[in-house]
Amino acid sequence: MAIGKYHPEKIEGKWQEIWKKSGCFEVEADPAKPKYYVLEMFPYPSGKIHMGHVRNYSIGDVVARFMSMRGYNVMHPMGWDAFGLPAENAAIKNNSHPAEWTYANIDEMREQLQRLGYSYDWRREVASCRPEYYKWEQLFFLKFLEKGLVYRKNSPVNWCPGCNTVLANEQVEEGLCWRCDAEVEQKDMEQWFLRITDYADELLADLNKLDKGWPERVLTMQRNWIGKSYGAELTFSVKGSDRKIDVFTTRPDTIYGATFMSVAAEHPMVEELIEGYEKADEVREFVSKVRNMDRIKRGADDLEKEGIFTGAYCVNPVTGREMPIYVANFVLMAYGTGAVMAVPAHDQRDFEFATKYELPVQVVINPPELHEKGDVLDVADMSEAYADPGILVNSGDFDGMENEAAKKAIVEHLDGSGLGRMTVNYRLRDWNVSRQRFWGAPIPVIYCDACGAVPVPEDQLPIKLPEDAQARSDGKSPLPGMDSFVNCDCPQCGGKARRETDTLDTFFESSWYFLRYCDARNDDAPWDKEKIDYWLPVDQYIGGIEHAILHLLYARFFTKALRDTGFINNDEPFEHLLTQGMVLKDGGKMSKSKGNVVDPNAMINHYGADATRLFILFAAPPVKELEWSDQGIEGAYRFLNRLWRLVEDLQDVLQQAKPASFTDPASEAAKSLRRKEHETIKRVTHDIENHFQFNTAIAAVMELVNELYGVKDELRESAPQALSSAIATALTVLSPVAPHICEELWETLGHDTRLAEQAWPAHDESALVLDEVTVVVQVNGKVRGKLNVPNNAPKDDVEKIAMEQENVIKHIEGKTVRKVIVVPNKLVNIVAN
Ligand code: ANZ
Ligand code: ZN
Repeated sequence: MAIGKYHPEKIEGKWQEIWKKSGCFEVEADPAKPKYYVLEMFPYPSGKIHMGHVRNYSIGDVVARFMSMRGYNVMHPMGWDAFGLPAENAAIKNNSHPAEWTYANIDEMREQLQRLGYSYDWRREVASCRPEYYKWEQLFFLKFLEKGLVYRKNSPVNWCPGCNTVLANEQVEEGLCWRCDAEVEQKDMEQWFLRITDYADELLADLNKLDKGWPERVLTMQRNWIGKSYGAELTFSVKGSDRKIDVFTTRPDTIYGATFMSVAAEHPMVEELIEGYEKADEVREFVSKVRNMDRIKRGADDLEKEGIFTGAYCVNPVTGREMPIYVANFVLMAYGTGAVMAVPAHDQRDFEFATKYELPVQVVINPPELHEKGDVLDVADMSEAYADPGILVNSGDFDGMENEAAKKAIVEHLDGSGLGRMTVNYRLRDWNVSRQRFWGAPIPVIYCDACGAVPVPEDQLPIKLPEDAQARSDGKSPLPGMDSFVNCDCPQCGGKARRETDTLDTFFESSWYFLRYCDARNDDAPWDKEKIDYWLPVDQYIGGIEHAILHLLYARFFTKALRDTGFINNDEPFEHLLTQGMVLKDGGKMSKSKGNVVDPNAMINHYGADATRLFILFAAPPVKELEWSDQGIEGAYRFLNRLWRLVEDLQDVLQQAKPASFTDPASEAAKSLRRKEHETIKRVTHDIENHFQFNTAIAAVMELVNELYGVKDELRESAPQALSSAIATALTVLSPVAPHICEELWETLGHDTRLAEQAWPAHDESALVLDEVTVVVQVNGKVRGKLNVPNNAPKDDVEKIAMEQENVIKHIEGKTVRKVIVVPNKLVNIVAN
C-alpha cells in the first residue's frame, strides 16, 4: 500500500483523536513512579493564540513528551487566566456579560491548542473565572485574614474626576483617563492588602535555593524588587518646637553633610510644619499636585526634581546646623519613614535639588586619592555628587575614619542619646489586592454598621459574581449598584449589611493555579494534600520574562502562606524556570499594534502543526529571541516532506525488516549508518537534557536523515535492517517535536505501538567506536601530514608508521631524532635537530 503524499491536514486530526481516545496524556499521582511536572504559564483568553504562545507551549510539549518517554509520570496541564479588564471592555462594547466573551474565547483557544497536538491532560483544565475555581481562593483569603496575613487600609487609587470612577493602571494613559482624557488624580480609599512583607526575608533567602534552576537574571530582578537595605533611622528635632522627624538613611556616615531635609507630600507632619507660614497655601497646592501625580512616574529616576520650602527648620543633631525642611516630589511616603536627610555632596538627587534651589553643599566624604595627597574635595569642582567610598572630613571626632566603619560608629554615637538606631528596610510593599472592577473574584467580606468588616462564613462560599449584571457604558463596576448582590445579612448580628464590591487582583488567581491542577476536579477541598506532596514542586516552569517579578514573587509568597495555613507542605513552587525569548518579525516585537503578527492558525492551515512546531523549535534556542521567517517555516515543511518521502520510498523494505534485533551490521556503509544513528541518539538526548537545545537536537536528526538518503540505495538489499533501525530512531527522537508525522510514519512501518508511549532509546556506546582514526604528524611542532591508523593502535606502531612518511623523512634528513611524543588517537610529534 502506497502511503501517498504528505498532507498534514489528513493525519494531524487523526492522531489528536487517537491520543485523546487512548488517554495517553492523562496521568494520576502514583508514588511508585518518578514524577515530572511540566508547566507553561496559563494564557489570558484574549481570543487568539499568538506565536509567543506557540513557542512557549511547544517548548513545554517537547519537555513533557521527552520526559514521558524517559519513563517519568508526566503531568502537563493547561488552563485559563480568565479574569481581567479586556473582557469587561469587550462586554461594554457588545453590551453583554464578560463571561460570554471569555467562555467563547476559551473555546476558540482550546481548539487552537488542540490543533497543535500538545500533550495536555485536558481533564485538569481550569478557568480562573469559574466559581468552582475562585471559591477556593475566597477560602484562602479568609484563612489569611484569620492569620493576620490580610488587612485593610487607606491607600491611593487612580481616580478620574471626569468619569467619577476608579481606574485600573491600564486605564491611565500618560496620566490621563483613557475614556475622557481628564487628568487622573490619586484618591485614598479603604483597600485590602496581603502582608507579603512578612515574608520578605524568606522570599529573599530562598532565592539561594533556586540558583541552580532559575536564570540568574530573574533571581537578580527578584532580589532587587525585594530590595533589602541596611541602614539607620535617625531622629531630627524641629526648630522651635518639641516635634521630631525620623529619617531613614543608608548613609549615616554622611550626617555631618546633611544641610536640609526633604519630606514626602504625604508626610503626616506637613500641615504642622507649615502652620503660620505665609506661603502655606502655595505649599498645599504643591502637595496636592504631587499627590495626584502618577505613582509610577513619581518613582522614576529621570523625574524632574521639584520641591517647596515649608517655612520650617530642623536641627542637625551632630553639627547643630539649622536645616530648612522641603517637601520634595521624589520622596515617597511608602519607603523608609517618608523623610530624608539631604546630603547634596554625596547623593545625586540631593545634589540636583540643592543646585536648583541654591542650598548649601558640604563635603564630608573625601575621595581616597585626594586624601592621600592631603587634599580635600572642593565643592566648586563638583558637577555631580561624590557617592563612592572615602575618608570622613568635616565630621568632628570622626574625621579620618573610613566611611564604612563610620556608619556604625556614628549610629552608635547617636544611639547613646536615643537619636539613632540600625534598621533594615525593604523596597517590597504589601500587596494591594483590591480592584474596583467587576470581572474578578468577589472579596468574601461583609460590612455591617454594628460589627464592621465581617468575614463571610466558609459555608457560604463561593460568593458568586452575578450572572445577570450588565457591564456599564461608563466603565464602572456594576456591582455597587446591584442591590441583589450588595444587600445581605450580617453573619454576626443578623442585621442588614452590605457585601464588599471590590474584586481580587487577577494576580491572585495565577498565584495558585499550579496547585489546583494537581486535583482540579475536587469539589470538597482545594485539593488532596497527598496529591500536592506527590506533584510539587513544578519541575519545569516555562514562560515569558515579563512575569519575572510580580507573578513569580506572588506565587512564591502564596506557596509559603499556604504552607503556613496548612494547605501544603512546600516552601517553593518552581524548581526550574525557563524564560523563553520573544518572537520577532523584521527585528521588532511581533504585536498587534505593529500590524506584523503572523497568525499561527494560518501557518497550521498552510504547513501543518508539525512544521509550525518544528520551525519554532529549530529557529533558535528557547531562551534566545526568535526571528520569524517565511523561508524558515517553508524549510521546516520541506524537511518533513523529505522524511515522509524517505519512508515512502523504503516502505516495502522497512515493513519486513524489523529493527529490533539489529546489532551486527555487515558492510562498512551499514556500520557507518549505525554509528550515525547512535550518535544521533546521544546528541539529541544530551541536547534536550542539557538546557533544552532543541535546535541542535533537530539538526542532529536532519543529519541522520541526510545520511539515510546517501546510503539507502546501497543498503536497500544488503542491509535493510540497518535502514529500518536508523529510521525508527529518527522517528522516535523527532516525535516530541513533530509528533503527528512521526506517529503516522511509525504506524506505516507496521508498528502497533504508539510513539507517544514508546521508551526513549539509549545509545550503544560500542556503536560509536571508530575503526580508524586520523592522527596529525608534526616535526618540531609543525604539521607535516595526517595518518589514518587503527583506532587505539599501540604507540610503537603509530610511531613506526609516522617515521616512514615521505614528508617526515624529508624534514628529519640530516638531523638526529631526540624524542617522539605520541598522543594516542591524536598526534605524533617528532623532535629532531
Ligand atoms: C542620606 C544619604 C546620603 C542617602 C547619601 C544616600 C546617599 P536605598 O538604597 O534605595 O534604600 N531615601 C530614604 N527614604 C526615602 C524615601 N521615602 N523616598 C526617597 N528617598 C528616600 O535608598 C536609601 C536612601 O534613599 C536613603 O539614604 C535616603 O537618602 C533616601 F550620600 O540618606 B540617604
Ligand atoms: Zn453585624
